[in-house]
Amino acid sequence: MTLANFIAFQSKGDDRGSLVALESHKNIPFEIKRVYYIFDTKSGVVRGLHAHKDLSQVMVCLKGSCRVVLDNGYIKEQVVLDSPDKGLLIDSMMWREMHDFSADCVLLVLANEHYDESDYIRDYGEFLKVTR
Ligand code: T46
Repeated sequence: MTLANFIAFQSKGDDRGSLVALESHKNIPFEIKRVYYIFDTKSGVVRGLHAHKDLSQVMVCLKGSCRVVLDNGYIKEQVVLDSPDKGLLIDSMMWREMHDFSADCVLLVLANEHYDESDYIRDYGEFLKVTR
């Protein structure tokens, strides 16, 4: 079993460069309601450190790289995101942490719901209680 669910995006490359299109219910498996991006992350910073009760997201590292730790309460897995032509699908009830941001990292995130702080589980002990 693997926790890291990757989506390969088709890159429309020609001699001018590359283009990737992200579309709801096509290469993104949900209706996109929110888009945000994380950039200028300071050295040594760890982001995430939470799970969502009911939220699906796709992360795409547009530039640079970062390491993502996924944890379903039983197993942990880590992956490096370093390519704009692959997305990491993260569904509900998955603890996520983002580490080792390169100085130039731009991490794009597509979400199937609007921002809702009450959807976050930010306490790891509570996350384990809910998942086990
Ligand atoms: C996730 C990982 C990958 C908003 O106002 N609207 C938003 O849509 C988001 C995502 C955040 N915020 C505010 C809430 C905080 O005051 O922006 C601030 C930073 O958010 P947070 O500390 O939650 O950022 P990360 O990088 O720890 O986590 C974010 C997402 O919140 C989260 O859903 O899965 O990126």
